[in-house]
Amino acid sequence: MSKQLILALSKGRILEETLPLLADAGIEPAEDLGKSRKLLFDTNLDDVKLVVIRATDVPTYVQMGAADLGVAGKDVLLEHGAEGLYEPLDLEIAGCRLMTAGITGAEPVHARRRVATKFVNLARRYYAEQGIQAEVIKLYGAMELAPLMNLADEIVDIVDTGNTLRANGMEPRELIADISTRLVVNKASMTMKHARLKPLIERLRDAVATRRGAPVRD
Ligand code: PRT
Ligand code: MG
Repeated sequence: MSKQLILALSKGRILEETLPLLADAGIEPAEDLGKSRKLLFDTNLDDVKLVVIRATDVPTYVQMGAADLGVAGKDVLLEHGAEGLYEPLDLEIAGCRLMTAGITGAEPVHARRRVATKFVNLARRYYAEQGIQAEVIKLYGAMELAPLMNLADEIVDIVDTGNTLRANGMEPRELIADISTRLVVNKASMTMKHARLKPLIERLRDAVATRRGAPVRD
């Protein structure tokens, strides 16, 4: 097994919040990630490299051991299944809620409720748990459009302020899960590279605790 530790970061809004947290934990990319087209970066630590990839690919990289650690939204982890991953730390960034939503005041028109989402596995599981018959329709973006276009009775999507829903005449309904960004670790790496991983995880844990204002363990 290589001596390097590879940390897979979710690009997009999670990346923006991850970089300051990594800096607090003493991990800094050797160059400006925003200004580069590269995907693999050295850091100030000799044995730590970063890869910046699609959020939805992070669990796969870590599960397969192509990366030792990863940073991913709990929504993405729930959808992926994240088998073979440890989730040792809530990074407490990019907080939001995973919810069902629909047109304000509207009742479902289909006996078997039509649900549009990019979180198909998660949605199927949720409606089954609720004992609601649902036909889950996979979309890749702009879920809010689906009920307006009569494609679906309901959506399952991320809600933060609720402004996006309101702007489209929709209302949040049921809370499925509170979401934040998690650190995940490959199980084999956790065993084989424990001596190198442990201090890294603890530095991140301390950085999170410091931000929260909680006393840092000694
Ligand atoms: O582009 P790609 O398809 O790869 O992914 P993406 O666009 O979903 O990624 P990105 O960069 O938006 O980051 C998504 C991750 O950030 C999610 O997996 C969550 O863990 C986290 N996160 C936190 C959010 C939000 N907050 C959020 N508000 N992801 C998405 N949103 C979107 C939501 O989909 C909706 O369109 O913001 C809108 C709702 O916001 P409000 O404030 O209007 O309610
Ligand atoms: Mg996006």
